[in-house]
Amino acid sequence: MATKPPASDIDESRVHVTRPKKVAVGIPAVLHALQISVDQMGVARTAQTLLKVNQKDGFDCPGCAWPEEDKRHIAEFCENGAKAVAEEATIRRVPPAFFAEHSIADLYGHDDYWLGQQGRLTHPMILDDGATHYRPISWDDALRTIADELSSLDDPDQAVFYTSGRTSNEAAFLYQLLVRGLGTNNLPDCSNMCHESSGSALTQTLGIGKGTVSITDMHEADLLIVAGQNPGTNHPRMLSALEKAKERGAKIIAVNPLPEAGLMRFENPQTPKGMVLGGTKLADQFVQIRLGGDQALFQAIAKHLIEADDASDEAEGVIDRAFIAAHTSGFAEFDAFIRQVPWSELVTATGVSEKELREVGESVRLSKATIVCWAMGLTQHKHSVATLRDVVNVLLLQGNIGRPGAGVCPVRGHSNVQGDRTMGIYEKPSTAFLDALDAEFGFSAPREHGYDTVEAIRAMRDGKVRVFMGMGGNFVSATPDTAVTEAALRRTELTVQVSTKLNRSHLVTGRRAIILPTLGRTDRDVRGGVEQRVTVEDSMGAVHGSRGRLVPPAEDMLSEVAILTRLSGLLFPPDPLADPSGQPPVHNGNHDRGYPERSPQEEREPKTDPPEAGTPANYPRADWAALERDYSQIRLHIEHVIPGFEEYDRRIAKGRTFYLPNGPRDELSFATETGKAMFTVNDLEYPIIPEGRLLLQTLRSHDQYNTTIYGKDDRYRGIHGGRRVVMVNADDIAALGFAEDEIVDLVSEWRRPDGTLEERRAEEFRIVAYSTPRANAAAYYPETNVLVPLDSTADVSGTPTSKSVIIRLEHRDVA
Ligand SMILES: Nc1nc2c(c(=O)[nH]1)N[C@H]1C(S)=C(S)[C@@H](COP(=O)(O)OP(=O)(O)OC[C@H]3O[C@@H](n4cnc5c(=O)[nH]c(N)nc54)[C@H](O)[C@@H]3O)O[C@H]1N2
Ligand SMILES: Nc1nc2c(c(=O)[nH]1)N[C@H]1C(S)=C(S)[C@@H](COP(=O)(O)OP(=O)(O)OC[C@H]3O[C@@H](n4cnc5c(=O)[nH]c(N)nc54)[C@H](O)[C@@H]3O)O[C@H]1N2
Ligand SMILES: [Mo]
Repeated sequence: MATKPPASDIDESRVHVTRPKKVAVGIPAVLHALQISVDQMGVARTAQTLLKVNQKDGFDCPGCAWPEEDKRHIAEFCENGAKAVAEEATIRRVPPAFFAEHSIADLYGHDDYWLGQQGRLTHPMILDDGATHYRPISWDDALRTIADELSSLDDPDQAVFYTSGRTSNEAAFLYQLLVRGLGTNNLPDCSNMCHESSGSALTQTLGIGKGTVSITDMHEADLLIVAGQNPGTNHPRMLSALEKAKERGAKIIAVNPLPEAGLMRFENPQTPKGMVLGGTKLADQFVQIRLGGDQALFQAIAKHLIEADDASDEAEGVIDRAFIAAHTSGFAEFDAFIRQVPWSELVTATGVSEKELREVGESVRLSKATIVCWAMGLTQHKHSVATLRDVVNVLLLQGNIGRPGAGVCPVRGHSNVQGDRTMGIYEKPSTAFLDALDAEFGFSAPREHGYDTVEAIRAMRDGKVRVFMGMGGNFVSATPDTAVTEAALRRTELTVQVSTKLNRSHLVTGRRAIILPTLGRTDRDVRGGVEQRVTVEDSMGAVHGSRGRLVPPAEDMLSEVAILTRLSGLLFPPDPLADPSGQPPVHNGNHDRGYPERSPQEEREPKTDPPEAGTPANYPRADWAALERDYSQIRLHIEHVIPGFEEYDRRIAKGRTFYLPNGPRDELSFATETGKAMFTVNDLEYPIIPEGRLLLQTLRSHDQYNTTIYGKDDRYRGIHGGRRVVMVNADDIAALGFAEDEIVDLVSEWRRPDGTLEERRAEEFRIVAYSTPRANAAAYYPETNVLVPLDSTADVSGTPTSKSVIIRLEHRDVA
């Protein structure tokens, strides 16, 4: 069987470049996916696995958060979903012997591709203080070590608990409960780096931090604007929805600095037309916008609509005044503001002519139902929240919220990142959520906000954090400012990673480190003798079950749920009143904080009210072992705490899906400050690029899943065999005195608010001439994270500005 992992790292000297593709998917995509799957799993397991992806009795694809179509095909997956599945369902293993053979230093020297390709983790491992190698440890000892370290903290805020977005609803719910049970809201997550800007803008203006469209709306739209997103690579199943909309006469506008293949033309491998006839042309208009020019584009659309409304006669006005009067606030201020924004500035900011901007405006004017879809191209800029507020403004002008075929569609990344937030993975939880949690579990959760991702790094850097725990993800590689983040993590006492695969976060550790291997979506999860299912929420607020079918990588592996129930059991005894030892529980080190200790006698006294926050008896009560044996018991708790989950178990039975309530979509109700959808006034911002410099966006290649590198190619962009490339406009290459194919250093220049200039360097990148606006460049993440300054974050949302890094190119041969 061809399942040997690569013996060496990517050889970057072998990069070659071909013409970028104009068509996405088609037969090459299917073949590529099958090749990777067979390499990782062999033929039989490939067939068994891929047929279960996104089926009603199967598992949810761990690839992305795009929803399933109501009518499913036999093979409801895409090339990159298949790659995500293969990556997890691989039969390659990283057993204890692997760690005996490789020291941490040796492993650290390998690239992310090599690390990820070694296979699935199988056994809990510990790195002792001063050790060079991880050694195996039993589950009990590993969990006890973690509980002891947590219990010894002077203050629960000395611990940080990160979550990546693959964690199921059940595990996420238990995780936040454990963290709040300890007494902190330090729950940073990958969302902080991803769609936080969307959440911030939408919560303020529409009263819900999620999208307002369903998959049916996608099909029924008249106009779809896809801005700052590369669905051909990152959400390939979305192309089917775009195709369907197109067949019903919808228009599609792609807004992107790069002409991404998937947006241009699509060959659907699941229809005869796609396979034989060369597919569907998707985008009717491609707006090649400057990086960070989107706020200006949406202001231009609004300006065009308002001007067109002035010019139209009263009866058939462009602007939906009835909707505005009934459902919105702030229109007058917005109207006055937009009128005075000069067209010339909108042209400068977008790099797009007034004529073309007005063409987009005309398409919007003529559309009866408009959806705006976006992803990281709109969320990872300094002014992202303002940009997204202007997206909402445009939609409100024509009443495009809460009507069929219309609305906002932030396309989420990780397959359950939205569900994790619904379950309370959030550093700024609402009081309503905490009140319900308190009532359900008889304790008092902390009210003070916790650290987000960037704040967590700062706190670690400043020595304020002693324990870091990651529930999935790859914190070291995903976060900005790699050197700073690495140093920050190394200052902690203990780092704990719950992971399926080996990654760099296992190699950059606190004084001690623990790896807890865990089951993934594809693995069969038997607890208490019963096969368990978990649930997830997709990008459109639909919740459904997911059940893995594959034999787990090793015998005594634990699911995320089991890890959390056992750890909770150590920290919070199930029923202290019945505890025969009469020992006070080991839980959150409050003893060290000078809170009055309770005697075992007092401990037994019946309690009527939940205890005060910060008192020793203050921890959640639950029958942890029962929750581990039967996940539907966890769902019952969720049902009691979170609105919209009534009859949870029944509504996910037999592969069913249910939609969570969505005020704007369901009933035009808006939980905002004014009780209405809010127009907002946002001063126009766009990046100013100094002379001789480039603005760099850091993005994904076709062969990666965030920090997991599947392969060496970015097929649609025509870049093969390597990743250390920087895509630059051919005219800039010449004007700046460089040559195509030249190997250069990328140096980022960041001016701190106090005026000091900081530089960061990423070495040895190959220049590739590419179609991108002048002064705009692109390179892959995570290699370029060293260039992103920790303090360069989006206003309001705090998201690192990964799509907006000022750099200069530097020749390497000068010395
Ligand atoms: N196969 C695969 N699937 C994935 C992932 C993966 O890594 N691999 N990651 C998952 C995750 S977590 C996420 S968040 C999503 C990410 O999905 P995307 O957001 O599509 O991912 P990126 O590669 O960051 O691409 C950003 C896109 O926005 C464009 N862009 C950049 N800056 C701007 C700008 O200022 N304005 C405009 N209009 N466009 C801009 C870029 O050219 C690019 O097309 O995908 C999810 N799905
Ligand atoms: N420069 C730059 N930086 C970025 C971005 C960018 O566009 N540019 N994008 C940002 C975005 S959008 C995101 S979402 C973050 C992603 O940040 P993360 O979510 O932290 O990173 P991933 O690479 O998705 O995490 C991969 C690891 O998750 C573990 N894993 C996979 N499945 C499971 C599972 O089921 N359970 C558990 N416990 N572990 C699992 C595996 O061990 C794997 O190594 O990166 C952000 N960073
Ligand atoms: Mo993401």
